[in-house]
Amino acid sequence: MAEFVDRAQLHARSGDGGAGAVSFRREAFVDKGGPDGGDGGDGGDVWLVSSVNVSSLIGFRDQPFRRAEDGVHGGSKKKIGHCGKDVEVEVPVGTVVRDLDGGLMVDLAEPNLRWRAAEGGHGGKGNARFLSNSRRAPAFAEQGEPGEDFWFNLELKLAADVALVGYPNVGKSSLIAAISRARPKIADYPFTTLIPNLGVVQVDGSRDIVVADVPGLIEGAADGKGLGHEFLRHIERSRLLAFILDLSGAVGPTPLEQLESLSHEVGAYLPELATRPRVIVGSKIDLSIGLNPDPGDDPYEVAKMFSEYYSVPLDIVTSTATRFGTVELSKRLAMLLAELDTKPAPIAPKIVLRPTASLGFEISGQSDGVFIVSGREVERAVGLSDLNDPVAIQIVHDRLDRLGVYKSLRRFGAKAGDEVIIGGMSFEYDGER
Ligand SMILES: Nc1nc2c(ncn2[C@@H]2O[C@H](COP(=O)(O)OP(=O)(O)OP(=O)(O)O)[C@@H](O)[C@H]2O)c(=O)[nH]1
Ligand SMILES: [Mg+2]
Repeated sequence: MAEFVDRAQLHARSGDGGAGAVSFRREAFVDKGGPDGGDGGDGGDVWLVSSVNVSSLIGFRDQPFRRAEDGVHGGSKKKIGHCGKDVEVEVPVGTVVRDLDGGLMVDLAEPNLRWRAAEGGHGGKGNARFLSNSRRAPAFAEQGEPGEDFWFNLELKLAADVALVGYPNVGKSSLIAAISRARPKIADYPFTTLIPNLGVVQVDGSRDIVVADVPGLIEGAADGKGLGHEFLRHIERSRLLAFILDLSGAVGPTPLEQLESLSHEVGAYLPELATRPRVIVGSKIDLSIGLNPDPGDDPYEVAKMFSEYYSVPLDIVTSTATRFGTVELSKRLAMLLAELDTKPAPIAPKIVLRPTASLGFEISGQSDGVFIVSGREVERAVGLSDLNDPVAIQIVHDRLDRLGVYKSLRRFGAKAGDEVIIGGMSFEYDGER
């Protein structure tokens, strides 16, 4: 089985837009024909897509970079450059995407959700687009807009139907091995399971059930003790919690103490987990108070007896040593899930739209008399191929004016003669606009 990695970083880089072309038609007997430079193509986007085909984030540990293709430059004869191809990055269902400051970007909680992590740069317009009555031979074109690039933190929260929750060493992994084909490590010491195991349980007449065996919880887990919240988050999305209480007496706390402490820990981690539907399973019944049930006994009836004995509400009892109650447990889980399937998911997918960087601009002062204007839109406005061309410069100033840059500069206290830097362009403010 592939290594389970549930945290990783991703660097998404969209494609640059292609540049518009500067070109003139060649005609017989005409020195310079009309402008015919075509537009550049848009750069490709980077998309994240939640897929059931991927089960861990390990691919990002090895190689965090995902890059989309650049747009192709425009050509002569109004030839439009091809757009760069998008890249679709598959991530496991349940992947939560955050920026490096921890801000939630998107929660890909369901299969086949798509989220654009980086948008490709727009292609530049060719000089043919700058033709006008007053401008017969524009000798400049727009540059392509650069792509975006971001780092993200990816965090996987397993999306199992049922989470097995219990103290260390109570037999969670043994149970998952008994009811599914999963073969997790089983051993007689606490914290054998260090990463969650998933098993698929098949029950006649119902859909496949995904069960997660979560590393042992202890008192204080919600505060970070033991393996702490690192694994509690894998419980969040499960519609059903199976609390496994050890009845062998070898664990230390009594079954009731185990139940109280588990309830407390999951509730302290996330209050809504306190009301999540649950099944309470008594494990290792073969080791319990010397009373080994007959294979023919009804595990629910036996559970009632033990419930009274331990003063704890057990739904069912099991033994993975004798297999007592394990088939019935699978059926019970399937039945409860069939009921829950008719209800809305406990945690709905959240999509937070990243504020687009292209809206608005920022002005910062570098030193006296120097103003730096930054932002996608303004940088695009000055992205013309020839900034010595007087017509091109006129167009740039008109664009900046329309974006409100001069108005803001005035408000910022810019005076005639001050220097303004935008992208690769620097010019003297004339104080008038
Ligand atoms: N007799 C008996 N032993 C069991 C039963 N279930 C589990 N065990 C034993 O209990 C020990 C712990 O079992 P695991 O399945 O590894 O327990 P766990 O809850 O996954 O433990 P951690 O991963 O360490 O939290 C192993 O030695 C198992 O063989 C049972 O029903 N009867
Ligand atoms: Mg285990």
